[in-house]
Amino acid sequence: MKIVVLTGAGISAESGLATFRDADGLWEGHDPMRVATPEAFAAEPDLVHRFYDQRRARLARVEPNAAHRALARLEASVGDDLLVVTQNVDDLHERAGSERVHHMHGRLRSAWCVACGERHDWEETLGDRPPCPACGSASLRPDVVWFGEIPYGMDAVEEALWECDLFVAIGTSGQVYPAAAFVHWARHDTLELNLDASSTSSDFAQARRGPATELVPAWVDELLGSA
Ligand code: BV8
Repeated sequence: MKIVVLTGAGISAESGLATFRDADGLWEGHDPMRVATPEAFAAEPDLVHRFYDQRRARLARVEPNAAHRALARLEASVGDDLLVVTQNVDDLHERAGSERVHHMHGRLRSAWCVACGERHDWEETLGDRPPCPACGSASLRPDVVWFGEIPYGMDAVEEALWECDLFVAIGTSGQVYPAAAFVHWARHDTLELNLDASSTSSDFAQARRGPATELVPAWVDELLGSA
């Protein structure tokens, strides 16, 4: 059975990473949806760098949770039949042991040089304008997809959704496209695992409510017949 799992901020909430809807959705009083834009980066690069430098620093202080680990366990059992497509820019799936993870909105721990186009694994800050390790120019930006930009690897994602027998959405509010449309691109069975109802809950064949650290291990046990 081929499975595509879409994850959102809700799967990392119990690891201590704020979702976009938490804190009435504001960061330092700014709407993240406004900070996460090329326009904001052009107008206020220091503000945007601070937003991502803080989140990158926070990432070093959190750990994967039981939901991330359950998906890694599922991958260990079904191998290439599972693809995790995440909207999250954190690396908790990989730190839990998942290898088949596609970051459609980019990664916090990666810097992209807009001068030479090179990408670099990056753990530190970008606000102090460090030079690009390849070309030396101070043109590094967070390697994340901002609103109005094209998500990464959409052709492969579209094909995987077309091919899959089961599409599962975990911890996402279904408010950001094209991820929110995936349930319509999947042709067969669909399941939503989420704390609250999302904007697309009614489009799923089945929806279960609860925290990811409970729902995801239970679903994986059920799938692997170890329930
Ligand atoms: C694009 C990276 C063209 C940066 C992000 C169609 C209609 C309307 C608008 C559009 C449209 N098409 C495009 C748009 C514009 C825009 C968009 O969708 N705007 C919205 C606001 C209306 N989309 C774009 O600009 C995209 N680009 O469309 O290009 C294109 C399209 C197709 C093919 C080719 C080209 C680019 C969008 C990417 C922006 N970058 N992130 C960063 O992270 O800073 S988006 C960012 O916000 C996240 O990555 C994520 O995608 C989104 C947040 O959503 P969620 O992850 O779902 O998190 P949220 O907080 O909302 O919800 C959490 C959920 O978890 C809740 O439901 C809650 O109940 C649940 N939960 C909480 N705790 C738990 C839990 N569940 C379980 N357990 C828990 N413990």
